[in-house]
Amino acid sequence: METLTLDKTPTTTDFLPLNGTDYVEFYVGNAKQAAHYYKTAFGFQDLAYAGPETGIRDRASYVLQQGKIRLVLTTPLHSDHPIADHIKKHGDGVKVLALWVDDAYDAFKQTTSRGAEPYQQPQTIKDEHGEVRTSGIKLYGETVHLFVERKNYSGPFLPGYKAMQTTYQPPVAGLLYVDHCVGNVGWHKMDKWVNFYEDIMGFRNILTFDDKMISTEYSALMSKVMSNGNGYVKFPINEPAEGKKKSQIEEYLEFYEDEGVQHMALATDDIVKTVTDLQSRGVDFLTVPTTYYDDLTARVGHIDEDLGPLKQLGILVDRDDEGYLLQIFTKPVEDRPTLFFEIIQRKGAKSFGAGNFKALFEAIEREQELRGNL
Ligand code: TYF
Ligand code: FE
Repeated sequence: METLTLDKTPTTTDFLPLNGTDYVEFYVGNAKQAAHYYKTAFGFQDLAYAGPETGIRDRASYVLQQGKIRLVLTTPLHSDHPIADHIKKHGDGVKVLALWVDDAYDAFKQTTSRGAEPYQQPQTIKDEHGEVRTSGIKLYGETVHLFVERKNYSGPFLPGYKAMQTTYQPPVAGLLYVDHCVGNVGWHKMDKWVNFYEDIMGFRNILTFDDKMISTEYSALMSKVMSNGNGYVKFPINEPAEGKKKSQIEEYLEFYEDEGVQHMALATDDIVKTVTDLQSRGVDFLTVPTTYYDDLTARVGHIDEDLGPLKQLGILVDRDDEGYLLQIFTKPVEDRPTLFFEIIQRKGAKSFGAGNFKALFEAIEREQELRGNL
């Protein structure tokens, strides 16, 4: 596999400064049970709630937190709610990638003046803890970016939400922050979304994996990593490519019935401990043949971790010129083969595991085959 150099050209002026990912909101069929799953299986903790009990009549939202990661699980309470249409079409999935900004009104102005389609006009929402300003623009499929400005807010999450802590509190699993969120876009739509991130969001394309580099026997795709100015926020984009059989990206597009978020990568600083814990909590991971480990040291050189536990857990390793990374991927977390999670530990490396693509995509294809979708 060819090595790729990261584009580290500094940006001159960042017209859309981002402090990081604020939260990720999922539209789900049953938010109460989804919240239980993310607590039980992934170690998320209760943070806040909005619903009938707090004066919100049409939906229920559970906000969970672990490290800096906040997930919001939202479900509609009636069939005529627009969120019900989203779930009917896509199944459970990511609706909102919320970005933490210092000025949500300016973020809206900067992006819409460059051609972003408005999703939500800038608004100021207040409660006894202060005010939050938000705005939103449309992204691929029905996904959106919300800009959240919370410098004058001290509440648990957003106005309208009440702090919530139930008595059921499974321990955390060591997940710290969102490393990246990947979107799958339609055939030949890569350029459109790369241009969106470059021209409208001020991001840069820091890595490119073309279809020739990453086609395994079947699963062909192209992937480009888009990063914001300070590198805190990274959105890789995948596009299907022609291969011998159906691309994993095509399978996603067929089952999500649209473009959308394919995976979220969550960082840990002790991947062996985190993955051991997640496995014991019932999270299902993809596995690679044990032969993957035969030439691992030859490929990546010395690493701090013992190979035994990595091999036992199925953790993948890759190196770039700045260090190495350890990563592993869950199976899809719903019945449609759509969203999955990546657990990642970076030890200097800023890349995305290109050296693992072959083993990883073959593992994904084995699952595709079991589903009869190859
Ligand atoms: O985010 C990434 O680029 C890596 C690798 O369908 C990856 O996690 C890329 C495409 C894909 C699954 C994983
Ligand atoms: Fe990833």
